[in-house]
Amino acid sequence: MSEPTLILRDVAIYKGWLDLGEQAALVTALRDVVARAPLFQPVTPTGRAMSVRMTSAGRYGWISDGQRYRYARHHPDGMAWPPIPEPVLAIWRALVSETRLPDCCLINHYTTEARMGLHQDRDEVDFSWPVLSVSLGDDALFRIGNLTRGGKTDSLWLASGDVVVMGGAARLVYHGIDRIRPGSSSLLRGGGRINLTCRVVM
Ligand code: MD6
Ligand code: FE
Repeated sequence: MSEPTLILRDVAIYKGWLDLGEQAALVTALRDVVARAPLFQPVTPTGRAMSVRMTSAGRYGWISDGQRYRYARHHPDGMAWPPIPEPVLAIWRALVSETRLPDCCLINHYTTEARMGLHQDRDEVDFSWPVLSVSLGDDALFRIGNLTRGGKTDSLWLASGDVVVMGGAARLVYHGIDRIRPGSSSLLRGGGRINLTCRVVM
């Protein structure tokens, strides 16, 4: 396993893990996923539309059913989720495990106005595996807090090709995206940002 570029609040950050060619290949694979399982805009349990659009690949996908968030075997439109693209699994194999692969790869699309409030990733059953995240496209200001709401936080900019592994003591830490830096990457035509998060669900 490789050494992270930095560890911030027990979160491991691998700057520039993917080169430009690898990022472009990933985007191509993701276009295929999105063509089969279209991006949708989840509604929070309090009834507001999230600013981020999402879809998933894998055995399970992450959805909001209007009451709560949960993992489901099918897209809201009824289709099964496409398989997780091989180049995504390759990152997981290199940084997490060659034997246990993720059940879900959640795909988040941010326009330049989108953001994501501080949250924990805790809809999974098994917290012994980390969440692995990949950033593509425009830079994003990532904030990392604590195991409970509130308190001091630290922020850093995530760039296209950066990979974050949130496991162990950091698995349930609060985190979010404060803002996107428009025009900071030319990877995605039309700009914006894609974030992938791979999870073991059950
Ligand atoms: C994002 N990421 O980077 C949002 N969750 O757009 C996450 O919410 C996240 O980066 C769990 C682990 C790593 C993450
Ligand atoms: Fe998260």
